[in-house]
Amino acid sequence: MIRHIDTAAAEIYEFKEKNPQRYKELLEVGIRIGFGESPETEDKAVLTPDKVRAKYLPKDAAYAALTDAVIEGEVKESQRLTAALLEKGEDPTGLVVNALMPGIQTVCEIYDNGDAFVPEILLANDALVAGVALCQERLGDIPSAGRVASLVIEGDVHDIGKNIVAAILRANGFEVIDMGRDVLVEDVVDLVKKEKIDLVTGTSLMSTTKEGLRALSEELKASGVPVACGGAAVDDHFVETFTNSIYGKSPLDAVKIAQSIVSGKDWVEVRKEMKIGKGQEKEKIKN
Ligand code: B12
Repeated sequence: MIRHIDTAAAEIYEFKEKNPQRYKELLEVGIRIGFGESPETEDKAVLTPDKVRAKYLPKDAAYAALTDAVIEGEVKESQRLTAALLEKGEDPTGLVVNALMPGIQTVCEIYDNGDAFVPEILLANDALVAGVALCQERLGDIPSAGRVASLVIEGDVHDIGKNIVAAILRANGFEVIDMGRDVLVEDVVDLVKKEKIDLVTGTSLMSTTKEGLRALSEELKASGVPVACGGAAVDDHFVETFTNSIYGKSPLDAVKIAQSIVSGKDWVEVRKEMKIGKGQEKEKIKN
């Protein structure tokens, strides 16, 4: 339908006059789409903090106590419980994925719903990091499975997810050069020139920074080092709009990608492989 701009504007004003509440709602949805959110999330019910906690809390009581220590931001308790579980012979990677991570996910979602404040996230992050450090210590020095550089892209300070990805890669034998957050593309290019790097992992949490992953992947193309892209601002549709990149959703996806790259596959093959894996997961859920 082609309309003159004046006609369209007049219709919008008329709609605003007749139905101001709906006009406000639609405007908000438009702004959210502009920020890269999906309109499908429009009617997503906001859960109470208790419901969010119940959603992520592990069934096992000992794991749940550790998750709670992270939620409460209790560093000492997180260390004590992690140490006790490791002493009992629990798998360090399993502890990170199934006990420590659900804690930070809970706090982040509660914060996102407006029921927690920044200091609570930062304390929970400290409790998470304390537990993860003990898990890494337990794994000790294992022969390097490959070298990965991990970073959060320029303009973005959200590094909680990147830290988890780095920890899980290390737990799986990869040597990780953690470049931190708000990292410039040229700094990564320099590092890749100087060091032997098999894979770069890039994280973006904001629609305003995700384009940095495109620039990073394309700048690194000539070096032959691909970029695994992740973080809540990106999905496979976005990552597939540029080359030399593979989308991953979870830290374990980062491990799968790194293992495939180190085994000699190129980014095109690994991207395909990850898509097939994702399809199979969907099938499993359906059955
Ligand atoms: C915590 C948080 C903060 C903290 C960050 C602390 C820190 N050190 O990271 C603080 C309070 C500092 C913060 C600041 C801001 N924030 Co903030 N923040 C969040 C929040 C609540 C949680 C993010 C998080 O840590 N999630 C948990 C982690 C574990 O998840 P994750 O990072 O996605 O990582 C997981 C996966 O994605 C994956 N993964 C991650 N990286 C990679 C990489 C690879 C290769 C792979 C395979 C997988 C993978 O593994 C991880 C573990 O499962 C989100 C909302 C939300 N619920 O997501 C908003 C959110 C990201 N923030 C937002 C905004 C706007 C901001 C601010 C601009 C606010 C402001 N006006 O100042 C500033 C940003 C400043 C900047 N320049 O970056 C918006 C972004 C909107 C958008 N779409 O662009 C969000 C979505 C909130 C919202 N709904 O509006 N924020």
